Amino acid sequence: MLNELYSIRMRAAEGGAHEQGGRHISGGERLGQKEELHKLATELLTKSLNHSRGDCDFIQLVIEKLQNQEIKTISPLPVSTEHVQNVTEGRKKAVSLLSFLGISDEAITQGLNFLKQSTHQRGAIIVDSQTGKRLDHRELKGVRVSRMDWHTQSWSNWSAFYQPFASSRIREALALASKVAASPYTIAELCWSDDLDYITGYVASSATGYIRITHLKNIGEDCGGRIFFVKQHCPLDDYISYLETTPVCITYENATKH
Ligand code: WAQ
Ligand code: MG
Ligand code: MG
Ligand code: MG
Repeated sequence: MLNELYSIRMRAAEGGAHEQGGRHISGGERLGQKEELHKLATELLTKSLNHSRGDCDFIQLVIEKLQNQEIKTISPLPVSTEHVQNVTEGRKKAVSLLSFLGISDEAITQGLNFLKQSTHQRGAIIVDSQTGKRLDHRELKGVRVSRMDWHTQSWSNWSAFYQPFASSRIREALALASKVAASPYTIAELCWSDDLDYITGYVASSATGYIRITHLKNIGEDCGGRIFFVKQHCPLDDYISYLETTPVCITYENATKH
């Protein structure tokens, strides 16, 4: 994916566009060459039109050619799974991982509260890992990580090797988490889906890898999102610019278990 790369992004809402108060249904971001754009557009449309959060009446697709930008190549984070029996156990596990990574109790509590209350959030919330304060001023828009995707062959190799994880949901989540963790300002990410039918979430960091936790909410709940816990004095504009605009390609070479 070196030359002539395009970014393709989708966002979909119900009750009008997001900026007009519409409720967020689905989003997605991919990278591809010109000849892949038809296929990618179809995949993103299909994603928005068949969504457990509901029927959208606003869909926006944006395609942008990347102009001579250097593409950062990174490896996917190693993946592991914590099997827990219920939400209480799952959140306890998340708290202990975040605490182990040096995030303050206050920040962990704030992060969890944000996710429990987020039912319309379309991008991530950036939280100071010590004070627990929300740092971005994006409200429901949040910060949408964009311009990242798997190298096509790398995804084939990786998903063949890690068969149980070969879903488009995990494909997207792992690409996003790997890009986020690759920033020196990220300490950890906490995520669970806002989709009603998906309760596995994760804690990810460059130190621990991508740790899936099988119950982070109850089935049928529409709360969820992403919290990026950052180092104190993180240069916010640079950090957000990296997340939104730096093109990142996830590559996976050999079939050796991490
Ligand atoms: N940038 C920032 N935030 C995002 C992005 C993005 N590109 N994509 C999604 N979000 C936020 C937004 O608030 C969504 O509403 C929320 O996250 C949830 O997104 O088994 O499916 O796509 O290993 O519903 C994780 C576990 C699944 C997968 C996460 O999230 C596994 C998931 P969803
Ligand atoms: Mg997604
Ligand atoms: Mg990091
Ligand atoms: Mg969702």
